[in-house]
Amino acid sequence: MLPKDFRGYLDYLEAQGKLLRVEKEVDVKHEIAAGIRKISDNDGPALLFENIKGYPGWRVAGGLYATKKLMALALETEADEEKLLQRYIDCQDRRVKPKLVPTGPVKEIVIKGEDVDLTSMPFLTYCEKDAGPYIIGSAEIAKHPETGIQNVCIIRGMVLGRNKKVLGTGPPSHLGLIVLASEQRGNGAGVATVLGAPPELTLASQVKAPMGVDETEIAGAFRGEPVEMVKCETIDVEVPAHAEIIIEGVTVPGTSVSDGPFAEWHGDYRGILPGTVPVAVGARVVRVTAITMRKNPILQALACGMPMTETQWLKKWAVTAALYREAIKLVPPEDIRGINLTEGGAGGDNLVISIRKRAENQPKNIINHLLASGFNVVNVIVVDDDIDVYNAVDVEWAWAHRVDPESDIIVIPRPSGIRHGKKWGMDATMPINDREWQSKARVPGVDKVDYV
Ligand SMILES: [Mn+2]
Repeated sequence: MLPKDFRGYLDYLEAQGKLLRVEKEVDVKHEIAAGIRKISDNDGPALLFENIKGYPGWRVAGGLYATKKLMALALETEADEEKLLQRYIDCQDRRVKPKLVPTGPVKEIVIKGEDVDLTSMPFLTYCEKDAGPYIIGSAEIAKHPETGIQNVCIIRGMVLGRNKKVLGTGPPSHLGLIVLASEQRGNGAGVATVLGAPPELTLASQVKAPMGVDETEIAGAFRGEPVEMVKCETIDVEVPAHAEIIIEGVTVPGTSVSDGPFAEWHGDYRGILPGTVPVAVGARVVRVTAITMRKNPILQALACGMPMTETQWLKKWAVTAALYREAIKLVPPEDIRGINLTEGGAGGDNLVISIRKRAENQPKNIINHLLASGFNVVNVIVVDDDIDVYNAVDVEWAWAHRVDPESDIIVIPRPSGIRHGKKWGMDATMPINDREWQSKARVPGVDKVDYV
């Protein structure tokens, strides 16, 4: 079982040779992000920056989930696509309730009221055109005012001042719905930003559970035991006892706020400004009411930008597992050879699914169902079971040779997250009764060649 606290997890990574301590002085503007970008493109290791320019006493950890191998360590399995996906399929519908404890290390330092100062914390500016420093926590936690059930997700938050930040989401995200429900009762919503959560909570935050499921219970399933939680100081929210830092805040009802540009997980610039992709209508200003943290706190960075970064790896199998759960409503599991949210599609936009086709209409039914299932995926390609969904050449070959653009492409209206205004899919399978000449050309006997 993994250590239950974030810094224990860093020690664990170091013992595995997967964490590098950086003693060189680094700047929060671009310089730390550049290091995380480099290790993301070079198979690790994760980084712990120990000397932050202008922020004595602070450390910043980043890139903890930046590669497939690092994800495999967090998920306690092998760095193999199917095994990583299977961990999410196994855990996404299991629940282990969290355990409330009286106190924990995250309460070692408590700052309230006028003493709260976000600008004294080393938040990073990541990509070239980002509007400024952003808080990207390892989890945002809020409680639904009617059900009392908590929700966990990851949301961007631009720093606006000493005690103000943006909550970069709105309905229909679960957190956006909680904010709306609170405002309908005449209140702001209490939202806790967790920095340096235990890894299983960060993993679980990306699992696509229905509204009303507390993702902390999925974290418990990943962990195999309850996550220990403590009450916040100023809001009615419970947070991980072993986190590094908690930023407690309350949304200001009715505030219409601009944020961005910010390079989100899609790899391009998002925000609520003209010229950026308009997401998060309904975003709110958050008034920060308290900050609690461990002594010698470690601020966790979560790198975004072009794939693949930790943001995309955290999403990839979590969302694939949800789409698999949808796909098996139409196709028996034994007829699905593979399912993959591609890396080029930022681990969330483009899905390839390989099936043993039993009827001509099956691929189009799958496309319609998966595109309409409410997930972000914007493109679904269905291929035959001779195509390896993890092999981009194989997939492109099917697309180049088995698609009739007049009859095999489906376009549907796109309900939210507007860029092109549409979603689409491609049936790249062979006709069932015309496979003789469309099958892959193979040379017999390659497996018998023993001289090279
Ligand atoms: Mn949720």
